Amino acid sequence: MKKISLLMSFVVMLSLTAANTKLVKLVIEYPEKLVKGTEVPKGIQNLEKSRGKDVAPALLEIPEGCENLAEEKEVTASDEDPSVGDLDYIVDADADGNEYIQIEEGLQWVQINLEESKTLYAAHIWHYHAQPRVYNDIVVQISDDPDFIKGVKTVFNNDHDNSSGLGKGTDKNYIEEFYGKSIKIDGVKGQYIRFYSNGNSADKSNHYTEIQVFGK
Ligand SMILES: [Ca+2]
Ligand SMILES: [Ca+2]
Repeated sequence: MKKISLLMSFVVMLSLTAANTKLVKLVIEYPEKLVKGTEVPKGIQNLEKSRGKDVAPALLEIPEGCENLAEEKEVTASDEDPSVGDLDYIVDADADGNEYIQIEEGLQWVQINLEESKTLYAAHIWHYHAQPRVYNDIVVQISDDPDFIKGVKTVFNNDHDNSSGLGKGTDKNYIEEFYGKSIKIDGVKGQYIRFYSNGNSADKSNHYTEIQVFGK
């Protein structure tokens, strides 16, 4: 009997905790819009539905009290020597489209070290928004292992044919724009977050303007 009532109070406590988590809109500071025309890449499979001209994306809801944990943190990459820009541009909390990095062709990644294991609820990313493009095979993973061998959780994957070898994803392709892209994360814990891409609809290179990671 005592065991059952203990269990009951544990269940009540759990549901109270869930109910008490206040959700707030994830408000993103958008950079200046650089694209003037409306040209969009042709022949992209599994493309996200267009919202129509100048319609802002819906804001994600995340628990109150989250902050951008990526700001000024250490960035590493599969290509440590970008041909354009500096890896630090990615975490300077500024999505100015004139300041981006370019790293090697093919499947490449950049990774942010959050310094300790954090619970993450969203990531927001701009690859390159001076031209409407689609980046290929975007995969986002979280782990406590800097080498991403053990305990890897995938939170976004639009590699529909598993050409990356990281597994087949069901997320949609999307066109880069100054709004960037919000990725919902369901409270996944980890110290490192890694972002893959494999070229884009305009060229084979990989670019990053800004990544923000929200959690606590
Ligand atoms: Ca692919
Ligand atoms: Ca930046």
